[in-house]
Amino acid sequence: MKDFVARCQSFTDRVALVSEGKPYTYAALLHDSKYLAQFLLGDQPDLLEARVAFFIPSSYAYVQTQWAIWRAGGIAVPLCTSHPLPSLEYTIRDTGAQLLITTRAHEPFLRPLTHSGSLTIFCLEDLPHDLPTYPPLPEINSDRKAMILYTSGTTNLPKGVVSTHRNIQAQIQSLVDAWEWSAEDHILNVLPLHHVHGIVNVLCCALWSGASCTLLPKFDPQEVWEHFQNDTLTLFMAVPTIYFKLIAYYEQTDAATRQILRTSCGKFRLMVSGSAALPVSVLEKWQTLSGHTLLERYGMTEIGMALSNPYRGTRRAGHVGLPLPGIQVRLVNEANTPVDPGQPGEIQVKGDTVFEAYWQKPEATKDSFTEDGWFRTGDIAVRDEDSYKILGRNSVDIIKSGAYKISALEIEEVLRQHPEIRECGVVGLPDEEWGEIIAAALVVRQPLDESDLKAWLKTQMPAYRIPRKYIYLDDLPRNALGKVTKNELKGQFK
Ligand code: MLC
Ligand code: AMP
Repeated sequence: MKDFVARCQSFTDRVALVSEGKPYTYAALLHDSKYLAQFLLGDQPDLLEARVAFFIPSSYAYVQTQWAIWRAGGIAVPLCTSHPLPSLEYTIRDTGAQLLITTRAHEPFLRPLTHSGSLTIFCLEDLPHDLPTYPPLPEINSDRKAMILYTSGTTNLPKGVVSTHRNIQAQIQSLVDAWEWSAEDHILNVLPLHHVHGIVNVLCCALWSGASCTLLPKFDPQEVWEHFQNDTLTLFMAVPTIYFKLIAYYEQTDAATRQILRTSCGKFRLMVSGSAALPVSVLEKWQTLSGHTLLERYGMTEIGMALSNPYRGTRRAGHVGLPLPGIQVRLVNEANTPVDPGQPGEIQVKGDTVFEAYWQKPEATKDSFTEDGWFRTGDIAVRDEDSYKILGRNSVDIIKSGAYKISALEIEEVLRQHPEIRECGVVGLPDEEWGEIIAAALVVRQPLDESDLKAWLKTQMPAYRIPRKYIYLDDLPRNALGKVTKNELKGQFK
């Protein structure tokens, strides 16, 4: 954090962020985050890695809060602003956060979280104009924990990925070098700010470089196209579903508008896609429309970004390129031995970008590393002609839909709590728009009303985890050991 702050001090007059149409300079961000950090400290010299949760839409207030937590020595726990209460409660309980920062508009929704008695909610509007003391900010060693992001896996509940300041800095530095970020850049962020793609690749890289970042609270294709026309943007980074939706919007406009939209893409120096496989059809349509060959890269919450097509040089469709600067990548077989060239294997990663641990899960942390310190991603790839190609995952229970990582087991666990559902199996079905569509096979006690079921699920889990397709079976397909055979189940959806 010390390096981050020092860098920003050389950009003070430049615009760091544009939020709700208003520009904020680096000087303002430094001042306002320091003030909030001093308030958070009160009479303590250092928050000493206390977990501080915050529920703030993508905006200047979000960044001010994130920086204040870091500068006061806390661990930032960004919450997803579209999650229902049970998901938020899980994160608060799991991290043991005792403070939740939000705004007055969201406080009534969040208030039930305080009923357990251990959580206090603070609304930013209640920040006093004067503080009783203005304590010096603590020195934050780069090995200290900085952030916990939640990610789904092959267990039924999401795990907290703990990254240190050193990890985040290494993740930023690698991308800044590879994609040639500079203070002249201006990026539009439409991604949620509780995942590494929006937080590190967009927001942190922009602030590290002295560039400007325009924050939109939510993705909306029309608004994005308007910003493309009106802003002085140089960079755009998004997930494949977003490019799909931008193309769909473009295709329903008239010829004159299309010409304007196409022209608006000319000012960008780079457009990036990642977090899920980019369909070649989307890459090609975007190329025809915008003149840009999307740069596809591969990453993961636990490791930041690992592989990238070149900024300069040929970008290969359906491929994710080579290791980014400072990152070691290898492919291994099931015996954990590096594979021969051209053979598929699991991607393993080593380097300063790799996270410290799963929050309070020493066993899961240990299992996710090899004895010699390589992180096992669970993704299968092959290296051909000097570029890696992702082939899939080694677990059928991990679904990527809209670039959100979703555990089939987590959804099954919730479905089983419904009184009319006796048994269920959840799978991901390939889909050009969403990457995968979540589908559920249900064995029910009596016929269910699907819209009632969806409305109930919405109170239990984030909307993007709700199955979109349902089939009803007398029983689920199982192997000799009684385990549901997911690949067979997939075949039962037409
Ligand atoms: C939403 N809808 C879906 C859906 N999600 N339908 C099918 N499958 C899904 N997964 C439906 C909603 O129910 C709604 O339908 C309609 O689509 C609009 O919902 P929305 O929430 O407003 O959707 P939208 O804003 O369009 O969201 C799409 C999106 C979002 C792509 C912008 O999913 C998103 O922000 N994804 C990015 C996630 C991310 O940042 N991942 C990075 C993880 S980090 P109706 O009928 O109600 O209108 C990582 C590491 C790395 O992966 O490498 O970067
Ligand atoms: P998350 O856990 O949400 O950070 O998601 C990380 C996962 O997204 C990786 O393990 C991959 O499975 C997937 N992923 C990220 N980028 C790509 C890509 N370019 N192509 C295919 N899969 C990707």
